[in-house]
Amino acid sequence: MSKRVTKKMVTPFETCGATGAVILVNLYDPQIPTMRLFLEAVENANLPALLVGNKLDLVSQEEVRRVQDELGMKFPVMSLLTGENVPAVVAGIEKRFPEGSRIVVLGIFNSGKTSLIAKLTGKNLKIGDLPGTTLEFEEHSWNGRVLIDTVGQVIDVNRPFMVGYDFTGCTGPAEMFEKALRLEAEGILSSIPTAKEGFLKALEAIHERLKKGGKIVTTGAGASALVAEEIAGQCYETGVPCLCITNNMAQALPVSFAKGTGEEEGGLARFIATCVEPKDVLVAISASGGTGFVYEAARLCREKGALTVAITENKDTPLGKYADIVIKSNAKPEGPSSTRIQTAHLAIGHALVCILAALRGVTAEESIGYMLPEKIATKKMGIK
Ligand SMILES: Nc1nc2c(ncn2[C@@H]2O[C@H](COP(=O)(O)OP(=O)(O)O)[C@@H](O)[C@H]2O)c(=O)[nH]1
Ligand SMILES: [Mg+2]
Repeated sequence: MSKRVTKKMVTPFETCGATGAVILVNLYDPQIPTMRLFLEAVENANLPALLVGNKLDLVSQEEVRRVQDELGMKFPVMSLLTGENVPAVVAGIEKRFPEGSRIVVLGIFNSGKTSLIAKLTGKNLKIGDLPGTTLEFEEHSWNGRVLIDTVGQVIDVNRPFMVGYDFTGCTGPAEMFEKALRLEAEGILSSIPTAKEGFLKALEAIHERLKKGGKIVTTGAGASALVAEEIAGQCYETGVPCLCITNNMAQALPVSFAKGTGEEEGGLARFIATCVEPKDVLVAISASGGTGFVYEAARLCREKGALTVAITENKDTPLGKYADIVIKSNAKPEGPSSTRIQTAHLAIGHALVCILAALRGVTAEESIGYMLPEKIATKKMGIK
């Protein structure tokens, strides 16, 4: 029996009749604020929960300790890939949840929820590194217990308007306004520690490439396309050569000349890679890290020898994999709409361009020169 849910709206786990929860933490990209949300949710539901760290093969002991410190508790860690410590974790789950238990497996996408269930049950399940591989709550029997696979988001659909912000407790539009702006600001501030190292690395590498005659190409889709456009616009105003190619087909018009090579077929990714020279930098923006043409463009550009920089909330994704440098925001948790992530990415983009301009010694007078309109004599109406 499976309960169909849509990708963007998740049935609260209470409705699956769970009697216990295993919460998986992706040690490689722990997303602490979201994990706190999961912990809070199971506590509110009075659900006995077991926290388990996965992807131990990708991190150092020191990082494991840091994640445990940030979450304020020690918990078992394992690697489902190498099998390290898996038997001990399985024994722990059996001990904690007696026969007859209905165990819901929670965690962000890519933390290994479906992999764990496949390991326990021996079933061949759909596992993948793209957000949205599992799209329904699925039940699997294991050892006299039921394991419930979930979608990698916890959204309480009983709360009013969780799509953008949680306005619970706000008495009216005035309080909602203040809360919205504070949440946007928090998304920027909580991205400082996660983005800093990648940002500084990217800044230095981009500065070097620009000095050697390279340019920046930005890309993204949807709201991330707007971030890509904003970065390119700011670059123009500070004299940095920057092209922007997004899934806005006006920018990618030549792609439509090659019939049948639309976005899904990778035409857009190939077009971007054609415009990027080995000395250039691709700045690829994707909140999810799973936008097809964006990560494919990064893969192709890297293959050519260009530097690839990702701005994303999720580094354990195809985009994270194909980026030489990841600038990771930390603007979640929130509903499925990603206003806070976009705001954080805009702030990161602004910082990147403004610091680049400072490093390049752009003076106030020069920047005025880049911005001022210049009148160019042109033919008079009607005279050919
Ligand atoms: N490196 C590594 N990868 C893992 C591990 N466990 C799972 N994966 C990979 O992580 C990705 C997401 O796994 P999946 O089970 O679909 O995650 P879910 O979204 O939480 O259900 C897949 O590519 C898995 O092969 C692990 O311990 N180490
Ligand atoms: Mg899954």
